[in-house]
Amino acid sequence: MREEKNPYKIIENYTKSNNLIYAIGSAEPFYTLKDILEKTNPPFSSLSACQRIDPSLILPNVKSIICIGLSYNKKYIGSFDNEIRANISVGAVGEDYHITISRHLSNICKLLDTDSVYFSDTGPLIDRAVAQRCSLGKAGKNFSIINPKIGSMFFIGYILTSLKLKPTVRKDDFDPCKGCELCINACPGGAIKKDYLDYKKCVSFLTQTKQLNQSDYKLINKQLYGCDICQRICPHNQKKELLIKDGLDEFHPKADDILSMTNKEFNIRFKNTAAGWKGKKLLQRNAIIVLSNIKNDKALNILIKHKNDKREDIKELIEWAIGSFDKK
Ligand code: B12
Repeated sequence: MREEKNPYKIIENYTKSNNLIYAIGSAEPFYTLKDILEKTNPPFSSLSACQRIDPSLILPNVKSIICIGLSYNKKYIGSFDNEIRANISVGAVGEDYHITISRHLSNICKLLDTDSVYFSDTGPLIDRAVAQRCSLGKAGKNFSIINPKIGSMFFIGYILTSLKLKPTVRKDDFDPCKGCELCINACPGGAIKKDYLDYKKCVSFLTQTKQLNQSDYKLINKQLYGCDICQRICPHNQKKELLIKDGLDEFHPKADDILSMTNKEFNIRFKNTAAGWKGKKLLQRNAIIVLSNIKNDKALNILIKHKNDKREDIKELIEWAIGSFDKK
């Protein structure tokens, strides 16, 4: 077989030269997931459990799945100033992974030149189940897929292809967590249960959902978008971070800047990042919650500066936040 026509070599060479991990799996339906999806009814999808478990409903002649992982394990190690700053999950800093992964998957599909469709995050299937089926890693207690080499801080993308490929075989002795429960104990909302993620208590979810109770505000703490706590503490992610010295405003935006942001500024700063998908107002709401959690004079002054916001709901939240300083 000529090298450029050998699908294994194509996938291997492409992923290696683009710092991606990959693995291959079969494309039978994920039958065992049906019950769990019906019971847990996970958010952000209107599809039925049946539609989320069967690759052949997406590509009728599907034979194999090629799964890739894009690491986002980076850490800001530059200096801080005296401004009031919030945190963005490191995976949402920089180009939106949906864009990056889709570009890679599209390139691989072009090179393979066969019937295929690709997805990352927004596809019908359960990406973590796909990654496990393909032996890209195993689920940890925090439910993230952990790869023995790069840890869990990677995004997942996959290609459904009509090519019949040999599944990746890995030794099955990788037991990622053993007796470790660091993530369970570190989760601020206690969201990590034995068999399921209580997503309504997951800080990542809280920063993305429109409906919040005041009891959720404390859990959000200083998060503007997403949450890395259950992965940051995981031993598999230690000493593998890409250490970043620049970009303080990207990793830790100033709360005042977020509240002052025009639509144009939002588009420039966030539209092409994973933190932008729910719009400007959601980030501004989170910035107000962060300020209410910080409770110092500087935070109070920023809230007072913005108290005449023209949007009724934002104005009300700012008033509540200012009032909450009396109860500290
Ligand atoms: C909705 C969603 C969320 C929701 C809810 C998550 C949930 N588990 O319910 C919220 C907003 C909370 C969220 C948060 C995060 N998410 Co999210 N999320 C999704 C999304 C879009 C759907 C997930 C879903 O419906 N899950 C349903 C539950 C039931 O399954 P699961 O936990 O995903 O997978 C498990 C089951 O399939 C189980 N399983 C498989 N077979 C069987 C069979 C049986 C019988 C049983 C019991 C279980 C079982 O094993 C899997 C691994 O644990 C996926 C993308 C996708 N389309 O899949 C991304 C995805 C899971 N998220 C991802 C990421 C990165 C995150 C965050 C880290 C983001 C952040 N920094 O803030 C956090 C992590 C929170 C956590 N600890 O899980 C990545 C995970 C990558 C990885 N290496 O694991 C994904 C895959 C996106 C991607 N393409 O990269 N997310």
